[in-house]
Amino acid sequence: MNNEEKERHTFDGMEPVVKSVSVKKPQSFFGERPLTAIEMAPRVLRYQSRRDFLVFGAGALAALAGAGFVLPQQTLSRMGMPRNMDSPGKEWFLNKALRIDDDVAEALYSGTRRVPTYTKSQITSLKNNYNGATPDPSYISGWNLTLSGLASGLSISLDIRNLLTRFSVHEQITRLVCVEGWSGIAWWAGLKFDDLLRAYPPMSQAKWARVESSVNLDASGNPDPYFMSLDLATARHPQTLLATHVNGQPLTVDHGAPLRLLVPVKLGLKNVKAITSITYVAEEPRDYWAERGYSRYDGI
Ligand SMILES: Nc1nc2c(c(=O)[nH]1)N[C@H]1C(S)=C(S)[C@@H](COP(=O)(O)O)O[C@H]1N2
Ligand SMILES: [Mo]
Repeated sequence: MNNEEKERHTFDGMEPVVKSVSVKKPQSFFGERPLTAIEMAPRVLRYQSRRDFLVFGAGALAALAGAGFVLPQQTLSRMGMPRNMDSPGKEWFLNKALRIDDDVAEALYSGTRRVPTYTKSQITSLKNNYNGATPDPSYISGWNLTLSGLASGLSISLDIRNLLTRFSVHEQITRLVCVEGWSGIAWWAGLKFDDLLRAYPPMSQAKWARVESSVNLDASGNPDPYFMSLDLATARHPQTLLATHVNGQPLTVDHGAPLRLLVPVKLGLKNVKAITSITYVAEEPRDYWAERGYSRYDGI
């Protein structure tokens, strides 16, 4: 099944109801990229977004399960729920449900789907969303990016000059969407993650990248490395950049100087600022926010 077909695939033997039509426009640097128009059959119009669709599907299980804990014991027994399900059990169940939602979202992911791009007049301000303290700029002078888990079996270190001279620069104006409910449109430039993967191929078993910022701090200013899991299909997505510039200027410390991940098909929290290492691994690596109860997939 190719990706296009995967996106159209529906559950429970329903007829395919979503049809993608690509509108081709001449591509200019800052012009809108082709958008995907989605047509839906009337009977599925009530599932207006993929999110709603998911909620209706696997998410409904989670909602039911969650609601179960506020229902009277009698009702619970009737529904076949164990008595006095304790808190860890409840958490286990809800995590399991979140995991199902993640897996469904992942199954629907299309590597060819692009997020919308904008024009310069649509650029908005960007918040500095370091969750803890913003790192002191002193880390920048000694900064380099360490790559490991490579096919060569070696670890390599690249400085910003290596990155900017060896790779071509791509630009895009995209929206960064934070899970906290705000978003910002900015003009980003940097190298394609895909180009880095081609230049330094990961070991053959690798399916994931662990993207880390070792200079990240907690709210009290103590070291608190930020690490994030990214599947290699998403790393190879044509809009996934390792950004060096924003709005025509080198990145500031607030926005992740000198190199940050810009993965607009994912929520802001996957867009790691001040990256210091990328490690390719076979198994899904740990993820800072997934460990704190958030989803690990974080697609938008
Ligand atoms: N190293 C690091 N990267 C990070 C974060 C962070 O706390 N530390 N926050 C993430 C979150 S939650 C968001 S929404 C975006 C915000 O990017 P911005 O601060 O450039 O707007 O950065 C992401 N990258
Ligand atoms: Mo965020």
